[in-house]
Amino acid sequence: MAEARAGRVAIVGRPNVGKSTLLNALLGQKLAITTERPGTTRSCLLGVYTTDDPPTQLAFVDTPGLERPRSVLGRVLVEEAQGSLEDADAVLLVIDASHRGPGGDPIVPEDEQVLERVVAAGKPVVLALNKVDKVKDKTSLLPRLEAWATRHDLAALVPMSALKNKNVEAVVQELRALVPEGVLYDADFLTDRPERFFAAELVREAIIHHTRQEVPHSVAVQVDQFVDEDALTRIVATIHVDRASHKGILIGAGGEMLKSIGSAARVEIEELLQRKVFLKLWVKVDEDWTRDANRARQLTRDSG
Ligand SMILES: Nc1nc2c(ncn2[C@@H]2O[C@H](COP(=O)(O)OP(=O)(O)O)[C@@H](O)[C@H]2O)c(=O)[nH]1
Ligand SMILES: [Mg+2]
Repeated sequence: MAEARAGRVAIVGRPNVGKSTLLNALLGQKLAITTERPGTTRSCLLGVYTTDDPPTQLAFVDTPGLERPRSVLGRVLVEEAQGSLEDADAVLLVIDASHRGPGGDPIVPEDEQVLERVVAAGKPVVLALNKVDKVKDKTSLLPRLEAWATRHDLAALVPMSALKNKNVEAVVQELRALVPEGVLYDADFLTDRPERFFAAELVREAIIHHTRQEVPHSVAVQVDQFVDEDALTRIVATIHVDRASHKGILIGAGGEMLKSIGSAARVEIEELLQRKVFLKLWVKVDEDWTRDANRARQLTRDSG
């Protein structure tokens, strides 16, 4: 029988390349919220993959995007992602196979900048070339793989699709080879976040799906009450926005918008908890919280 191996793996990359989708595909269940908007993931999220065949435990940490930040909130998110690199045994760098560099360069400079931060942390890197389903001409993938392999010292390079669940197993095999012998957690341990964290995230996901432009970036969700009663779980949450106009947008004419957001989130939370949920949402203006580093840390890391 093969030896047991276990280690921590930081999932890093630019915003929107599919890191959170990949975490969910690796775990075979939805843990992280994913949307078509960059900047969705706000805090590091642990998801532990465990298998017996061969005995392997990979403690994945999904991170906010690593990209040169353009705002105080962005800086707080990069600082959060950077922290996860320090504890990692290996790094899973995710890039989007459909992106091109300037002049058709097979390597996008922003991806390379992320790699440089990772290499500076001294960790072995598996590169996941994600979203290959979006690339019509598959032969165009070869030069990209070759360019990465020749320009950088990577432990492995895996073309894959998180959305279509293609080649995700290959990522696990490559990472297994990079982590030490041992076991980290009980076999049924999945995450260290409480249910209320995931409830808050599902409210935020519903808001992102229902609003546009700058509203999603202005929003943070905190759960004020989470009580299991006989027939249902009662959840009261506050949506913090950084300016008054966004409160109006979120509530909507006659409260219709908030009602739609609440019912979409409730369905998802019921699916997660596998029981009936009563969900009450409040909206509060927390003037300029995204521009105040301390408030931004509080509202993104201790959400839930
Ligand atoms: N076509 C395609 N889309 C993907 C794939 N992986 C992720 N996406 C989409 O890319 C967007 C961003 O994904 P997300 O996981 O939130 O990215 P993150 O910001 O890196 O965590 C979402 O709309 C996903 O559905 C993939 O393999 N193929
Ligand atoms: Mg994400």
